[in-house]
Amino acid sequence: MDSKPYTFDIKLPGGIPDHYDNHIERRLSSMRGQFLDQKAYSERLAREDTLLYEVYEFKRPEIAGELLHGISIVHPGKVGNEYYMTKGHFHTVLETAEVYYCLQGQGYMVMETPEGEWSVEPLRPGSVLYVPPRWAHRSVNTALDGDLVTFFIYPGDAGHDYGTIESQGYRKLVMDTPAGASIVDNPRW
Ligand code: S6P
Ligand code: ZN
Repeated sequence: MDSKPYTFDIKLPGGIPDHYDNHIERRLSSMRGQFLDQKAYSERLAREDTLLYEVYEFKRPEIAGELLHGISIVHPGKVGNEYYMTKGHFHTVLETAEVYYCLQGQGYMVMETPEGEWSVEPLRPGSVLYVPPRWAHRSVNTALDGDLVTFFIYPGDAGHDYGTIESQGYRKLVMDTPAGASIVDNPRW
């Protein structure tokens, strides 16, 4: 692979880079079992397979020493009272970290470790979030009127473990309540 230095521009507002290698779209159908309100999920899916978030990636070798990077865009909306969010994952190599830089929008990163610690950190334009090794991470868009745009960077050999989150979810959820966006215990955990 070409190992020459390169630059790219991220167009704001919007967040779509002026070039990229992969464009991933994640729709409602790929989030089965993740939203708390299963009835709202099924009813929505019967109507449309909504686009929840998109990722623009730069292709680099998935090996130690490389840094994988790209843009994540979570669209605004809710399923029931739960905001649109990413699937979330542990890194397969658990001892690998990640950095997120929030470019646009408003939301949270919901995180937890296999040992049961949890943390929910706010994301707003200019926020830099360090996700330490061992912490699963999921971004949540709490603004109902715009995208949550983040730039991410993580080790090339990290890999993604989606299965653990798919099977048991996160300990904490971010819900729209009369008091605003609130962090609540996941009753199914
Ligand atoms: C990868 C990094 C992000 C996410 C993206 C989508 O380690 O954390 O690129 O892949 O935000 O989330 P997910 O959970 O569907 O991969
Ligand atoms: Zn990650």
